[in-house]
Amino acid sequence: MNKVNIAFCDDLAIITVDNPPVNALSQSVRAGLVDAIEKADGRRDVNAIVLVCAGRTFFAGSDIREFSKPPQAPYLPMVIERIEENEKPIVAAIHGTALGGGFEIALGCHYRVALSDAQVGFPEVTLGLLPGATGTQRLPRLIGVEHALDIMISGKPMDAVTAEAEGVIDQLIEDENLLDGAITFAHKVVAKSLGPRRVRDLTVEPIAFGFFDNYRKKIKRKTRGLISPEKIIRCVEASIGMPFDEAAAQERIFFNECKASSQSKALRHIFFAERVVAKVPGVSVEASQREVNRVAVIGAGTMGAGIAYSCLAAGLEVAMLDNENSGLERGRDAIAGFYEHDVSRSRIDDSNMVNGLARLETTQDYDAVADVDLVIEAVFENMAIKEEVFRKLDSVCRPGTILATNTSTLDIDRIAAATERREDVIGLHFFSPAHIMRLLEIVRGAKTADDVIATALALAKKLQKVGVVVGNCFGFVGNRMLYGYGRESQFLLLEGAPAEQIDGVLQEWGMAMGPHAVGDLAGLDVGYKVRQERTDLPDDPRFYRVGDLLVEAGRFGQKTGKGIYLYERGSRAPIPDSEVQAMIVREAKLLGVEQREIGAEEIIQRCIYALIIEGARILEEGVSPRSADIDVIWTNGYGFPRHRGGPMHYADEIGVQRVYEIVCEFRDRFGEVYWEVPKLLEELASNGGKFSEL
Ligand code: T1G
Repeated sequence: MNKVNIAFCDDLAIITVDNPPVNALSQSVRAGLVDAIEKADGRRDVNAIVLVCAGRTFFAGSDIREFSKPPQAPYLPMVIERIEENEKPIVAAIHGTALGGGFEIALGCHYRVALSDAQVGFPEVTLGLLPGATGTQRLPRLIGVEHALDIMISGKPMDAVTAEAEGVIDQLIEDENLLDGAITFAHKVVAKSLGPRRVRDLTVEPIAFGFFDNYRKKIKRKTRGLISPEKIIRCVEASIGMPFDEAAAQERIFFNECKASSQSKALRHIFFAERVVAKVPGVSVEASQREVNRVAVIGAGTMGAGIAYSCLAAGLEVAMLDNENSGLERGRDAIAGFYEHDVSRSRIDDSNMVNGLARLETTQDYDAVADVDLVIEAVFENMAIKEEVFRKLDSVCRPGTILATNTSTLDIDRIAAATERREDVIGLHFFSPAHIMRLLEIVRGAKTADDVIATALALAKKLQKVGVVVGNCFGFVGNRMLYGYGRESQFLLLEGAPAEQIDGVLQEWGMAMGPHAVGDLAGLDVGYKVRQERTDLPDDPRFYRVGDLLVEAGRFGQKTGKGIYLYERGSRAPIPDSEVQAMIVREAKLLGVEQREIGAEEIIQRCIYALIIEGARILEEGVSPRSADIDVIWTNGYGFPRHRGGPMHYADEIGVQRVYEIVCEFRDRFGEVYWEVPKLLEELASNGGKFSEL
């Protein structure tokens, strides 16, 4: 099928590109564009050209899949140069999301019109890249250095109304269809003999001395560890000092450096991984979904209120149930607080808040949830209590209501067994804070029906979360892997690495927060309570002795002003506490653990490889169908750096053979109990395989 078509109407050529699903600028589209422009240019009866895309959007960018293969001509900068040098004016007709190379194509055109709900932007930084087809040179010429940098460093799109106000878009098309509007505009250009207008001919507004260094300081924290932001800044600096073609050549060099980087490979991996997770082996994508308009949330505590807010923000009706009225009041207040916070940040307006709160019902009566489409249970993490709740729900809710539990570790099948509708029971494991964390582990029970799984995936998308289907085992995938990571961070403490060293090394490596700071944030008493509940934990005191001593000393973490760290009033900045360090040294002696100097590399390997080997076991057991799913879970739920692609991608990047050698070394040093080598790791190492090829 020809992806680029040309038609002639009056004195115009209409070039229409149709390359579903998002009109990515693949090689065939680039070649087709050049041919079509040559053809239009060669026609004496053509005075102007309109460039439009079929389907849901104008070009959404280069074809990211092509970046892992050798580039093929015509390269995008050449296509854009051909567009811009054209003598007959070219009008870009924009709808949907003109992103990356798509936005660059539009900027190479001489004029731009757009539907008012369209967006333009440069998300390349989220892929570890930069606008590599002269975007860093053209955008500053249109909107100035600072706003252009904000767009390219944040990767966030600009809506068409703002773009029009900034002069990026010449006209918004509101009262007619896009193509008609573009044709009308093109006729005006011809009638006024406006001819081609080239962005490259503009000059960049001068900027205050010292601006770029101040800008670097401003973005330092947010772009920690990333390489493309600095290169973007240097491209924009060049847009001021250098002639266009020279600066564009410099941009191309920087773009290719980014594209070849392991960071960009990791970020491109995660981009596709977050989309492939919705394809669940054995569950047909066409599986009919059940309609979800009205949701009940059982339990108005921290998680329940966060879940309820997520559902309200997605436009759903919510009935929040709690067995205590005071609990309901606290829950409602928490939800109102979330709304007020988002209004104060201008993420939503007052009407959203009023409308959302109007869709919230609170109740203590199970009969009030009889007709809901979905129930999400978020009561105390205790099996007996959950079984009781599910028995009640099963007796009250209409046939077809999906019963979901937010449990983070308990057995879904045992909870389902408390009902007569096991096929309607599923796990929806939200991550705290539930209204912020993007990850949603969707836990399928032995009997969970396909349409229930499909409904859960659709709900995740509606809640703007990433839903990942996982099997039913202790800790499912994320928390099961967290176990080894937490164990090693505890053992390292006793072996001589202070908490601030462990956290500092892992944060420098890219983790959003060090494991000990996370413990203080979550509350050390949470794990302590679980340990009192659980009788099947390994009886290895090294694992939890320090945590128990801290909790028994009333040091729960941030909530009590001290945990493993000290916290000044009103501050969340962790302060190392020599008292705790002395307690750890004492405890190590009591446990017979020898203290020693421990280097950064060992800290990283022991914590991160503990994730990798548990991930390998999870793949062996089929608890997760793909290594990409594990990567999505850890980058979206646990602060694993996206620019390292997730634990399994990271293992592939290091080389499975190398990981295998180090795990064998740890097994020999620390014992088989925790460092048993997974069969899958051994197999991949011996045949030179990769987790991503499973
Ligand atoms: N290349 C290849 N495939 C893409 C793609 C792209 N740019 N964008 C989307 N897809 C696939 C995606 O994998 C999925 O496939 C399907 O399209 C629908 O996507 C030189 C260097 C446009 C906002 O970063 O942000 O241009 O799973 O599920 O939710 O300077 O896709 O169906 O098989 O996300 O409606 C810059 C990336 C590239 C935009 C639509 N552009 N895409 O969201 O659908 S680099 C981007 C998106 C570049 C130049 C630089 C979103 C979307 P499948 P989807 P959606």
